[in-house]
Amino acid sequence: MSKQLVNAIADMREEEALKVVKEMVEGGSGPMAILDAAREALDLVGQRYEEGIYFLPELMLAGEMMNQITDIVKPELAKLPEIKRHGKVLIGTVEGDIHDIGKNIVTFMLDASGFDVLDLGVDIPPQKFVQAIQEFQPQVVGLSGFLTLAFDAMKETVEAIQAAGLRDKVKIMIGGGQINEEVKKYTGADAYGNDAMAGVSLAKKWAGAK
Ligand code: B12
Repeated sequence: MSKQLVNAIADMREEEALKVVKEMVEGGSGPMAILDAAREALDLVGQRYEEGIYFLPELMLAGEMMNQITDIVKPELAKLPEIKRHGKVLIGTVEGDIHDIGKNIVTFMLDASGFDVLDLGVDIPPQKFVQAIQEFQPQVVGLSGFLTLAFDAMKETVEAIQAAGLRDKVKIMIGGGQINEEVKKYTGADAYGNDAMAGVSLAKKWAGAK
């Protein structure tokens, strides 16, 4: 069934995709299996966009489908065991980038895992992160970005946090489609995460949660 979901999303069959998601939820497929399949499909959409088979409207429809799927799956994620308040995480998509589907999943998973999360939204300038750190006083800052352009914005954000004298007060994690160890080094972040659960593990480690 997850293969059917991957194909339905990748081939832009919105109605079928949502129907399959609902059937998977009813059939007891875990929320993570559904989100993994959806992500695999979005990778295919991305490839087809790169190859010139798809254009911006398809990217937009894929994003819309993903948001609807996340809405269906959210109540299921909330049923996962947990809930003990661990600490505070500030998160946002960096300046120049408006991709937020992945960030929203990370935010939701952090919240469901017991963190107080302040989500600043998308296209957030470095100074806005700095101001929010001063006011919200998180232990962890999460920077999300999908564009290669976002690497510079992440670097500038880490530098602005440093310049404000706040670098040793927070741990910084980054994530998004193309992030790897090299990008981590370039930006000056403390770690990167490939998926939402990696973000939760990092935040737990840094906030001293068991
Ligand atoms: C949907 C989509 C869009 C939607 C976004 C809708 C939205 N609300 O987010 C729209 C249509 C708006 C869009 C716009 C554009 N897009 Co776009 N988009 C995509 C697409 C198809 C899927 C992205 C996605 O949501 N994936 C699913 C989520 C769940 O995955 P994820 O983000 O990776 O999230 C997980 C992890 O990364 C991680 N994570 C995410 N954030 C964080 C943060 C932390 C701290 C941690 C620890 C972990 C973490 O956890 C998440 C959950 O497990 C990708 C292709 C692809 N390969 O995926 C292209 C893609 C990212 N887009 C691309 C491009 C080029 C654009 C545009 C420039 C197109 C244009 N010509 O206008 C614009 C950019 C506008 C801007 N300034 O940002 C390129 C980027 C190329 C590059 N190297 O920079 C891609 C790769 C497509 C391609 N192959 O060319 N896009």
